[in-house]
Amino acid sequence: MVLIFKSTRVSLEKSVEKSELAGNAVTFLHEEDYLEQYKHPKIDAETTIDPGLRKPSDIGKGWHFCIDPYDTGLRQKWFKYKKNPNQPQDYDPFEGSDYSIPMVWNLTKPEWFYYEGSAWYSKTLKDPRNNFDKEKCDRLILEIGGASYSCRIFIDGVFVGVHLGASTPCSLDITEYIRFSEVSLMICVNNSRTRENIPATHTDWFNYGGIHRNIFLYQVPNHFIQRTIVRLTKDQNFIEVIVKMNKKNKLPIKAYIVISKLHTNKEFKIENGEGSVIIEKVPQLWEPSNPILYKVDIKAGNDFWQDNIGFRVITAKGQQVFLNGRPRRLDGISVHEDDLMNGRITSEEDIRQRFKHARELGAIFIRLAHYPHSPMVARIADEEGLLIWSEIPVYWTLDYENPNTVKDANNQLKELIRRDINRASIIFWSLANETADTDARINFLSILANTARSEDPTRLLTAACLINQETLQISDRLVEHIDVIGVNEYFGWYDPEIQDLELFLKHYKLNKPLLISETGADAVAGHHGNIETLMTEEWQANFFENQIKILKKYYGASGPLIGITPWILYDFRSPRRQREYQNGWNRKGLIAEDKTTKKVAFQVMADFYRGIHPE
Ligand code: GCB
Repeated sequence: MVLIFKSTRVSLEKSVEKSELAGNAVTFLHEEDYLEQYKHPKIDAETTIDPGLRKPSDIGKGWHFCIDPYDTGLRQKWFKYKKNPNQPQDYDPFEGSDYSIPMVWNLTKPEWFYYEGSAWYSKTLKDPRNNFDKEKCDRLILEIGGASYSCRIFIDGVFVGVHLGASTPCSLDITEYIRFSEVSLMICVNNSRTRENIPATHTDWFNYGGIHRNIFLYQVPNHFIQRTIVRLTKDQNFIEVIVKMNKKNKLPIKAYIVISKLHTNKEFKIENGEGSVIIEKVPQLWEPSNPILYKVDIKAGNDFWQDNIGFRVITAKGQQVFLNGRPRRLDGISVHEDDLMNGRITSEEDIRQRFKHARELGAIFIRLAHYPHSPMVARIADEEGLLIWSEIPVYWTLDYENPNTVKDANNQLKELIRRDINRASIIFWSLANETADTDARINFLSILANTARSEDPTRLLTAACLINQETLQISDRLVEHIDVIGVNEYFGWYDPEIQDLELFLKHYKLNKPLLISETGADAVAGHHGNIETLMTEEWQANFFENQIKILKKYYGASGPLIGITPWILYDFRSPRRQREYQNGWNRKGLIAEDKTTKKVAFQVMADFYRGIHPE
């Protein structure tokens, strides 16, 4: 313990405040409320950027990393340490092995597999502006694509802010903090499960910790385009463009938009940090069979922003969903963001492989469960013509009455929408999964519904609602706030009576489209037997056959059942699954955790989507 070194006492007291408790005490040893000072400022949706196709500098290489189970770093202010070989310190940001971001610590060392707590990433950035064209680089934006769950940023010993939420981006203008050509960047990430978090303490997936998405720097001019919205106008005749700058401008700024495929070049004005323009051109609509994207270029003052954007209309009426005015059946599949070797870290290759499997199944629609997936997913879906359900982790039991929890959920929703608003593939925002109907929860979810509608009035809202087990009906006040009713049903698995599925569907009278957002059963790939042996591939295949015999009578674009996303494409890690066959995995995948081995049920669902039904 550091305090026994008399000679170091002086240097320690210089870098760490003395306690007010007594002259012989040092604050960090006695302070239990140390976290209070790191709760603000929050880094939230107000600084979320939509980088479009901006070229970032990837600063993911060469980080020093250590876990910090007792939170000593925040107590002892490790971020204030200067390089000093003569001072005994419990942490040295400048030593240790190199790690690359993205990383999840759980799969980095076997002893960190179940680690939940704080961990530190440290790196010295050498002239961070160096990678850019210095002339044009007025401001630097730091973007961390996803850090589970909280991340606290320290630059040159100064606490910059804290971001909450494991799956949405943390973006911040760090220009003011960069004073020297060498910059010490330290990030404290913490994945402890708490009652206040979203999700809270109990989920059916693995709680990976770490910075699991890219860490980028963007160079931008002083006045830059923070976000844009490019979509069809409300009457769907033309294109509407809204540009939001990082700050208000005193004098109007001239802006231009070019959509070369539409031979459009239009000037407009940015006033008070915002500008908008209507382009009186009718684009070809984006469809799964023809996922056409238009390159949109925007110049505002000295800044330039571009992206590839598809235009389409998604609506619901009665029990139907319409894509570009035509009723649409949503043959789908659910997926988690999980990987045997990489955990939450995903890659373009992994996503394209996932989509290939979805297509082999005959699925055109993907439920991204149960939290925002990598931004690459919707980008690739835009390109490949898949439809997406995108979700925030409002899951099972949350602390619905806690104002901090409401704020956090609302912020995660905003960050997701602001990140992905221009992705044609996303047709639904999902607000919640299997949450029990109480007053506090309905109040909480109605706040989220209002936020989603004001951020994005063009997409449909959904949620996975609960079926009342006694009446076999949906008696959930949430249905008033959403457009498409999702239900997770496990008739024939958790609920043994498969015939109850028939009763549920027969009784479904809501004048809104119904989607089965989950149905499935566990099976271990390669474990064979007869249809009476639990956990065999045959049992699982038989489960889907029994489901299909009923579902097919109600399934079609004309409603009421307009979509199915079986649970789930791949087996995924779940520490709450501890039976011998499960061994820490949820085995409901139609494909095993190797993402290669198809179980028998895969073909059963594939046949169903292609119109071949079991008798
Ligand atoms: C559900 C949950 C999902 C679980 C699944 C299961 O209803 O929404 O997160 O993984 O059931 O396998 O039990």
